[in-house]
Amino acid sequence: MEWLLQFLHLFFLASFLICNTTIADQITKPYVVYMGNSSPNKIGLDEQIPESVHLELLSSIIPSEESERIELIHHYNHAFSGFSAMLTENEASALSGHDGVVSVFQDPILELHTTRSWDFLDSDLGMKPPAATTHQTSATHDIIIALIDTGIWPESPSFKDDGIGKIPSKWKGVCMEGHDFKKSNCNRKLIGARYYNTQDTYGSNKTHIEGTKGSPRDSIGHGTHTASTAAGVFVNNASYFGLGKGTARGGSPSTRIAAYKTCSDDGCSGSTILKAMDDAIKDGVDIISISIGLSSLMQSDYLNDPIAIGAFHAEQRGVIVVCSAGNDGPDPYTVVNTAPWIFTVAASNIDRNFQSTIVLGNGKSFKGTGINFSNLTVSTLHSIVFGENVAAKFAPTSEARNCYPGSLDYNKVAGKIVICVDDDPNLSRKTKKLVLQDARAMGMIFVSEDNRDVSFDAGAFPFTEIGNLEGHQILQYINSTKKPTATILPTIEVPRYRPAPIVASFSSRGPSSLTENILKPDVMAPGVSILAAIVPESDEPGSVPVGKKPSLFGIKSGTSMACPHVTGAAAFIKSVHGSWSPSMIKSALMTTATTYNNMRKPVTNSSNYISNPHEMGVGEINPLKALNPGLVFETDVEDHIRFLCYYGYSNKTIRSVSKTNVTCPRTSQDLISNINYPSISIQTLKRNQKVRIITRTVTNVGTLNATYVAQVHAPQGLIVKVIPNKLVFSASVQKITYKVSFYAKEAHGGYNFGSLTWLDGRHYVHTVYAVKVE
Ligand SMILES: *[C@@H]1O[C@H](CO)[C@@H](O)[C@H](O)[C@H]1NC(C)=O
Ligand SMILES: *[C@@H]1O[C@H](CO)[C@@H](O)[C@H](O)[C@H]1NC(C)=O
Ligand SMILES: *[C@@H]1O[C@H](CO)[C@@H](O)[C@H](O)[C@H]1NC(C)=O
Ligand SMILES: *[C@@H]1O[C@H](CO)[C@@H](O)[C@H](O)[C@H]1NC(C)=O
Ligand SMILES: *[C@@H]1O[C@H](CO)[C@@H](O)[C@H](O)[C@H]1NC(C)=O
Ligand SMILES: *[C@@H]1O[C@H](CO)[C@@H](O)[C@H](O)[C@H]1NC(C)=O
Ligand SMILES: *[C@@H]1O[C@H](CO)[C@@H](O)[C@H](O)[C@H]1NC(C)=O
Ligand SMILES: *[C@@H]1O[C@H](CO)[C@@H](O)[C@H](O)[C@H]1NC(C)=O
Ligand SMILES: *[C@@H]1O[C@H](CO)[C@@H](O)[C@H](O)[C@H]1NC(C)=O
Ligand SMILES: CC(=O)N[C@H]1CO[C@H](CO)[C@@H](O)[C@@H]1O
Repeated sequence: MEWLLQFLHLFFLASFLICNTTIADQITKPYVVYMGNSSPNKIGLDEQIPESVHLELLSSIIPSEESERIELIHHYNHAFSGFSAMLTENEASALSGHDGVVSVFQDPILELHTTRSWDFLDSDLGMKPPAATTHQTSATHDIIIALIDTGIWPESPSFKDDGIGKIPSKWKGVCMEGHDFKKSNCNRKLIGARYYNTQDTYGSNKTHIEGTKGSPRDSIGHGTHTASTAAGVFVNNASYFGLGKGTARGGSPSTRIAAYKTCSDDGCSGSTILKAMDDAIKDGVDIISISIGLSSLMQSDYLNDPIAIGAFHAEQRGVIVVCSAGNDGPDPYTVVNTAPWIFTVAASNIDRNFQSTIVLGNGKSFKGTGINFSNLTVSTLHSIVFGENVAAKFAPTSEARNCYPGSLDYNKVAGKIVICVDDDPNLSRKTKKLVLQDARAMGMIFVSEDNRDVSFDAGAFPFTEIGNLEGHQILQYINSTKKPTATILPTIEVPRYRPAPIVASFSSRGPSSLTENILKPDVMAPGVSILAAIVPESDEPGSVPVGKKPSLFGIKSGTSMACPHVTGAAAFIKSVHGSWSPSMIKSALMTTATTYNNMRKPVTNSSNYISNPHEMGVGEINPLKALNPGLVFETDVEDHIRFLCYYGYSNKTIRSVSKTNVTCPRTSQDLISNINYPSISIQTLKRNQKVRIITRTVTNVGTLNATYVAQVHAPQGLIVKVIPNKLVFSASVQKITYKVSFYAKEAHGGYNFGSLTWLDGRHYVHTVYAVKVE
């Protein structure tokens, strides 16, 4: 019997496999077929690879009776080669074996990095704006930045072109027209706009997200917000219904903007982002800003990640790529966009906070956070109830205390202020607010320790968020009296809020899950409650206070908002130092970043602990200092190719990527730490190991004759030495290599963090290290 069962088992297994293959044979899905560098020489962007080459490749694997499927969705033919197309699983795997094909992967859906579920709010940077234009070195280079995002709302005052000179000749892009977008919507500020239509290719089958609806126009507001943060012009008296009032302006107001609309309400297709990057490089932009990423759970490797692929070729052609780190914090290993050729940005708060105070019937008051346009006043108190005590019939109290949809008795809620707790991370603040708004509650008090650092925008609905301690006190008050009452006062702005910056709780954390030998994120920039231009139309009820016109500016939070601050800062530096490479600009912004807050104390995270480089990278950017960094760490394409070798890709793959005859040296993940990065990360340092030596090379970009000495900060037990510990630069010596040794015999286990700073009396070239001791 035994053998029969086994036979049957095998038989079923086999038939299952056969079935599976047939299904895999029939279902087509969008795939990206990436074929590496477009041409061995670095110029030749116009030397396009004709579509026919890729169609020929496709027809070699698609059966001739299905020839109508021989069609490209996107064709990559400028900075790199490849295409996207509808393929079956078998066709995809057949293609991946082809010569010259680097990788074939299913077109991923990427997410916009505004805070989870669009739930939070943002503000204007209260930190020193990147371009303090009054005392800057005069900008001499005309910089173009590409925003790969949700498009643009061109009527925003942030994109006016008064006083801006004619468009530089290096611009080769276009201003695409759409049903609601005309050529005249572009100007000398907003010089280009593209959108990508893909729905035709997919027909009616919703196997893929829709295209960008026939126009570069932004209907979501994300792209307008990020573009105006990076490069909006000065707008006086900007505010969000009176909040955050001041002059709105981007990091570098003279910078040109080109908008590439790749995202719709459903997210962003990876193949379209890749196309936009290929176009942007060809169009002649200097910087690409991407506030988008794969989910931190979906990262596979660099050559299956559209942003990593596009950024590799952009960097190779001198185009800086700045990306958001993601909003999946505060858990470790959540940072995305971590390739060493990407500039990865974490988010911090700024020196401004929004408070909405609760006043109870007994006169006690509690400061909560939140933004509301409440019309409640302290002279009228309202009944206050706990969700748990006003549950609907049959609804579990565990749901009612969380204000689940359907869990509350609307009759008992109407006209009252309701307290909701946060036991279930799956239910957003926004959903709870909508439940209470629907029930005609008077307002909402949300009790949660999470995201208190990020003010939620409840529009005209009275809302405030408090911690568990305050929540408990209010519940005690409710227990103590027959008729508990309260009010939620309108939001006030707390300027010069201290401390700032603080690492935002949502900001994704390192180390990188792909390699821990590069420290990520790189830097931190303002990303909480950022005021910038939005689309002044909203379908959401109660988002505009009664009797007010929709606001031209809005407050948003996310690493999405932090990224364009760094884009703006990079544009500012590039406008002064036109010949600096992407790695020099990145290095300048990294080694001059600050790890101190506005109370002259070390920067903390939102639970008040001194923050580490896996939370904030090397610190908060300081664009003015970055203009004059003294020394820089340079990396070039060869470094990045070596990185691919050390990471473990085959010689064949790397040759396809680079289209050069490279041969990898001996490969080891450990060698990644030796890439000339402006920070140092070592994934494993054994206690019983001899010293581990890392080398770095600095280039002097300051005065010709300069002498720097090293200053090392190391945690107890970790011995860190620098050889030599003095660097003498002169007209003939502009680059110097030094070694840093780490010895961990007495160090504590896990990550050890410290710094090495080079000082010449005028510059602080601050570098950070992270070393995991085992
Ligand atoms: C699209 O869906 C139809 C049925 O709705 C199906 O017959 C067809 O094969 C699908 N096409 C693709 C490309 O998946
Ligand atoms: C500034 O804007 C407010 C409305 O937000 C308006 O009432 C006021 O007149 C404006 N001030 C100036 C100087 O434009
Ligand atoms: C507040 O405004 C709402 C409309 O948004 C109105 O229905 C309500 O009566 C007002 N409440 C008070 C106390 O004025
Ligand atoms: C949240 O959702 C996930 C997945 O849907 C589920 O596994 C988890 O149990 C939920 N958490 C709670 C507290 O309900
Ligand atoms: C309020 O009273 C209820 C019922 O008596 C009790 O379960 C609850 O713990 C009390 N809450 C507080 C915060 O004292
Ligand atoms: C802040 O840092 C401490 C110590 O590293 C850590 O335990 C805590 O979880 C961090 N909090 C947040 C919100 O990241
Ligand atoms: C690449 O080729 C060289 C020389 O043949 C070899 O030493 C190296 O291990 C190869 N690298 C990989 C990743 O196969
Ligand atoms: C590539 O390099 C290897 C060794 O470096 C050499 O033997 C080979 O001839 C080269 N091939 C080409 C096409 O240049
Ligand atoms: C640098 O030092 C050399 C030798 O001491 C001297 O000749 C030269 O003038 C100095 N250059 C500058 C710019 O100070
Ligand atoms: C932040 C904010 O705009 N708060 C407003 C809340 O509503 C009251 C009354 O409408 C306003 O006076 C506040 O300015």
